[in-house]
Amino acid sequence: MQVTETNTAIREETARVFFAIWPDAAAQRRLAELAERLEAVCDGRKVRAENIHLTLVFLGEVSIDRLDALCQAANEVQGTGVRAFNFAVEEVSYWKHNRIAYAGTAKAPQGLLDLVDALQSALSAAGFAFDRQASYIPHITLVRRARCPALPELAGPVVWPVHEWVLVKSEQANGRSVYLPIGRWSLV
Ligand code: 2AM
Repeated sequence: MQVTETNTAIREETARVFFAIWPDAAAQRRLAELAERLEAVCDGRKVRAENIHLTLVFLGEVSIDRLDALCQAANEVQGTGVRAFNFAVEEVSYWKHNRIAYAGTAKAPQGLLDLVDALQSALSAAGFAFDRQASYIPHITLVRRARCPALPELAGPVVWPVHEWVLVKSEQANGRSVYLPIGRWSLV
């Protein structure tokens, strides 16, 4: 925060941002159906179809003056030629501690782990702070504030080819999260 001569605090302008991948239309439809079934069992509030995503790295509040540097870090990762991969949702699970019902995978694809690793390294080198977990556990939140006495079975895996990742700005509008893509990068 900056302080002027008259001692008036000027709040630095920030954006809440994260890197993520989005399902393609067919996978989005199936995940949205799964969210609906989960909500019926677990109560809580399902994530709207257009908001369903897999987070790669969550940065939280970043100064808008640093967004160019953030995009530059992503450009560098794209330049290293991380390979495209298929992501397969194979499991439905529930975290009691934060009441999240989510879709997950039995084994994270190597391409996804490489992408997360490359992003984390580029972001650290560029001086960005984020929660660097010991091991990245891919999860797609489907229902928040859930209490799941049981979990529905997946009829079969939900698979989609991942060709790109996005930088997303998260805003609140009328009590809802609105995700606005502000950058897009390709896998090879
Ligand atoms: P969640 O679905 O498990 O809450 C937008 O909020 C995205 O960033 C969501 O995927 C959310 O994960 C994730 N996110 C929010 N806060 C986070 C944090 N502190 N650490 C990691 N991911 C976070």
